[in-house]
Amino acid sequence: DVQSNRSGDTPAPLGRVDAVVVGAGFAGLYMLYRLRRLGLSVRVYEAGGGVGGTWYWNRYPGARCDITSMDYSYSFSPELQQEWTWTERYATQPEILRYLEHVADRFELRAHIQLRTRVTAAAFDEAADRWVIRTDDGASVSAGFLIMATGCLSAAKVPDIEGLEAFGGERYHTSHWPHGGVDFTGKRVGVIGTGSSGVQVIPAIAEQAARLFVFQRTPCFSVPARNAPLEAAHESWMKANYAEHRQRARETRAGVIMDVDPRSALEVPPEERERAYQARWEQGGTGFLATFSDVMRSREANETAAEFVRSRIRATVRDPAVAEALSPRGYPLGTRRLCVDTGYYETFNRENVTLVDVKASPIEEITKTGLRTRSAEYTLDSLVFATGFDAMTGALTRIELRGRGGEPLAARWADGPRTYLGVAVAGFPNLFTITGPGSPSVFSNAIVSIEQHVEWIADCIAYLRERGFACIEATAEAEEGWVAHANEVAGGTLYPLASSWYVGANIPGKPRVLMPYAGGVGAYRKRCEAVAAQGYEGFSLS
Ligand code: FAD
Ligand code: N01
Repeated sequence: DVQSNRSGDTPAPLGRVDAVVVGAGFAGLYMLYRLRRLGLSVRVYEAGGGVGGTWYWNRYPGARCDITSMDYSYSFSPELQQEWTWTERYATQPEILRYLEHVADRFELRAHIQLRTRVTAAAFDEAADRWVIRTDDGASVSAGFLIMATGCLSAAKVPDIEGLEAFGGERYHTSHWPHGGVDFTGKRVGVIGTGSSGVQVIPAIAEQAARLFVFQRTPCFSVPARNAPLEAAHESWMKANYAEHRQRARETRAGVIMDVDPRSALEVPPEERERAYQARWEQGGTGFLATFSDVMRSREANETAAEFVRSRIRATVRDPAVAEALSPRGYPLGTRRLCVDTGYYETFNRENVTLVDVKASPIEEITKTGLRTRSAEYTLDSLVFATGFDAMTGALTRIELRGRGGEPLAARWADGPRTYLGVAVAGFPNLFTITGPGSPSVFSNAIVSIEQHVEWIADCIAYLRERGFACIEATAEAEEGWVAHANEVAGGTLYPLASSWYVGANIPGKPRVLMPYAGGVGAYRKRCEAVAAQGYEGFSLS
């Protein structure tokens, strides 16, 4: 029903489907499953050569999730969650990819997915109340609904450093890692970036490379993962209690059950506070943020957690100058994504690893043979960019999306993304954004947020079809109200104090707006449910 026109000679006849979904990661696969169950004809377009999204692309050594595997998985199918066995507390990228491939097979999704096809543009045809979607193979398709499952962290960013193209060695971005892997044996390797990807890839490369130079601009806070094989007793407990466990997780702030100490960090004596942080450090993982109830609310409380991490860095890294350079200062812990590592700080005790502080001495140029900072030159065989993403909006604005009156989304969002509930945009009827800006998305276990959005969108489409509506659109007032609410919630948090990708600070010229919704997934879900229960309050239906 959808015709390709790679030759570009004659325009192919316009195919028609009920819905187009863009992206075949966790979000796109589940969206497809739900829409098929409603009986819709669906076409999924995926730029990658396989399903899996994040887990298809990010194949760098050390890549794994930092939400425990049994939580970082779908809950929609009780059979699936009983059948599948995770091997480790935090699953590796290959294992998560195998899981998503299994999901695509088990639910017979593949026939509806067109791989290696990038959506380049989509325009809303007001006369027909339909979207016309164009792909990079020259084809077009008309769809009643357009659902963006394009991912919050899928538009990779390589910084614009002078001389980039001149580099004579091999270069890699963590999220475009070669499928066959990379052998760094005997190589002099440079890694730029010390966020979550850098923290995972650096220890792995250090074990192989002859020399590793870590070019760090902003030190991160990282807590140990304490990864281990999944214990059989834990697995059987979870499988016996899965439904209840998942339901509880949906009602939390971040989509994961954390044992939050209700006290303030400031009300307990210093020795007890230290013991509490130490206990969480030993446990491993992001539960560290829950050591006290105000770690993410009070700057002063946060500083006690931050100083604890710095003390662990000093205790781990033998060279005091290196330990100091690795110690984050000037922003609260957790306001840039907390990293979770396996042997990250220990890596800087290795003879073959050198930390280069490129805040103190900025990178000036990439040369044919390596990299030059203001104070030194480094000869490199390979350069790894762990430099992140144009997060939340990049995958959307890289598509020429035009709503009513032909207005491009990128222009509409020039001063920052504006949505209603993070799932719809005024002036863009019948368009849904899964985990879009303005929804909890990256402030949560992504799978919990993805499932909630997919189910809400599927229910909405079912509602429209049952009542004979062709079109749903967020009103400008509802969008305005949501943006104001989201900004107000953001203003009450510590997040705006950091220059992070959460606020767009990593992309030159990107407006500084806290993009994810900071009100918590539990409260947000209730809000979405109430909107639906009121006949889609804040939307006009026609
Ligand atoms: P994605 O998995 O990003 O999939 C989007 C897909 O859309 C991609 O395959 C992309 O190719 C495709 N696409 C985009 N634009 C187009 C286009 N124009 N045309 C066609 N196709 C397009 N989250 C957590 O909650 N816990 C974790 O532990 C965690 N670990 C992570 C580790 C890494 C290395 C990274 C990068 C992210 C991690 N995340 C984690 C966030 C992660 O992105 C989400 O958990 C989740 O995988 C997102 O799924 P998605 O389907 O929404 O998006
Ligand atoms: O990207 P990042 P990421 N010169 O943006 C540096 C998820 N994830 O891919 O901050 C020098 O966090 C930049 O420095 P600075 C998770 O949500 C999860 O690591 O700009 N340095 C920073 O250090 C995460 O938050 C996992 O000063 C430059 C780094 O590159 C998100 O994905 C694993 C530079 C980029 O860090 C993104 O993480 C991986 C330049 N010109 C990813 N440009 C899990 O474990 C950039 N940098 C769950």
